[in-house]
Amino acid sequence: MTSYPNRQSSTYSNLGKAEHAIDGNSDPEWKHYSCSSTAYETKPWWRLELPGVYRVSEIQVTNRNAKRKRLNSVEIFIGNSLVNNGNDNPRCAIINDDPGCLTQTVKCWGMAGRFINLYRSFDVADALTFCEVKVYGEPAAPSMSIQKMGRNITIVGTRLCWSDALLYCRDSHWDLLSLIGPEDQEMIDELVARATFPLTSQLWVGLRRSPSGSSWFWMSGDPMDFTRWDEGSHHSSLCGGTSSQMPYFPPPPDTGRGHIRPPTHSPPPERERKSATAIGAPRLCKTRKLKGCNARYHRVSSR
Ligand SMILES: [Ca+2]
Repeated sequence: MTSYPNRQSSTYSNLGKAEHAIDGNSDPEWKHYSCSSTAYETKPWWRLELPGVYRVSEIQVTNRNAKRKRLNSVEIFIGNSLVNNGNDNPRCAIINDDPGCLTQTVKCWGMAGRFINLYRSFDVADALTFCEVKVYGEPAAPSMSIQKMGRNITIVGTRLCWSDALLYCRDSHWDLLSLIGPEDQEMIDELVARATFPLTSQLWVGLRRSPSGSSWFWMSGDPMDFTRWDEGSHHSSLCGGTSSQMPYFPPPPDTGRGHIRPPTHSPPPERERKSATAIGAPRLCKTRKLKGCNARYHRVSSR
């Protein structure tokens, strides 16, 4: 994986830009503009930001051919959190300079995350520097994103019950999508039209019905003011989805909320459950706090 955003806690000079560590060039010579380097500081870090959640199998790190001790006690973290700049995520390994080889490989055994951090926690100021990082893995789930007007919406191609989807999106992205305007529905339509992986007929969104009544609400807290429910909707469900079927009916201008509807709540057929298991979704929900949403559909997420 290369050419993805990367950052470091500071930069020593143009010779040591963060992107030099993923430029595809493992040249260990500092003066050849192939190595990254922070300034002299305590607790320096470098971070690679992947375009989605990946299961990382292994990571290769190439040290410089001089100042090699600076790679000692460097920790590698993988996860989805940016708390403490990502340095609080689960740790894959602690590495040290390998006297026998400038490039070393650590196994991460499928740890999942969007952020790969290299971090040295020492209180003694020094530079964090290396010349190439190669990350090997595969997407945790197929996904597609679209960004317009500062809003990013992702559709993820795996199947979970609504409550698991909510937790997944909050952990891996930002939140399960709450549609705050007609442009969100248009973005979903565009994503659905361009999807390169199979979709189920409905997509989970952050729409929830009060267990005690018929009122619906967005998980984001945005006002719930549309009334254009899809004909044939089954209002017995506690969880909301939006159709992935074409063609769509355009929303009337007075509501502007589109074709949102609560999904039918019949259990998926056995064939679909097997399919879900085959692509990694659990057969049972991990969460049981929110009952009544155990059907598995694809989901959309937003941040
Ligand atoms: Ca390099």
